[in-house]
Amino acid sequence: MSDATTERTLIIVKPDGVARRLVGETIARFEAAGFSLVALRFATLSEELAREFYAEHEGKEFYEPLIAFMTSGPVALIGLERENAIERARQLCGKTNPLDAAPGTIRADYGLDGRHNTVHASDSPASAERELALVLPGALES
Ligand code: 3AN
Repeated sequence: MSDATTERTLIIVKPDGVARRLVGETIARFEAAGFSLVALRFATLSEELAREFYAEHEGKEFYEPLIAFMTSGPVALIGLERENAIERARQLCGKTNPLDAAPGTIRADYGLDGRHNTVHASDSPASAERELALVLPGALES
């Protein structure tokens, strides 16, 4: 059943998380927090797709290293649904820099630094729609 506040969001387990076998742990945390899986894909992002995905950061000093990192190995692309999914998922992930992330968040527990921070979570309804359409086509309709 859907209601007005049910949302879908995109979580990515980044290459550092996949390499450290944190995909299952990440999904388990979201399922335990009441999220339902709506789409799932394992892939290595092409450079073209990574550049489009992170287009808003083009020109920033961390952009090129970010693209290199995000295309360096496979990622898990996870579509999730729940009430207020976007805000709740950001809370579970914690702040960008793991040193600033609240205790118990995924980034506080597993993030290595501001770039290798284990997970991505969409930051707004517009971002979630754009990102899901880019990497999990069909996830908005299923
Ligand atoms: P978030 O993923 O927390 O919303 P954004 O959207 O500001 O953060 O940045 C996108 C990604 O770019 C981050 N997840 C991180 O991997 C990388 N990034 C952001 N800021 C930095 C930084 N100061 N140094 C290195 N990488 C960064």
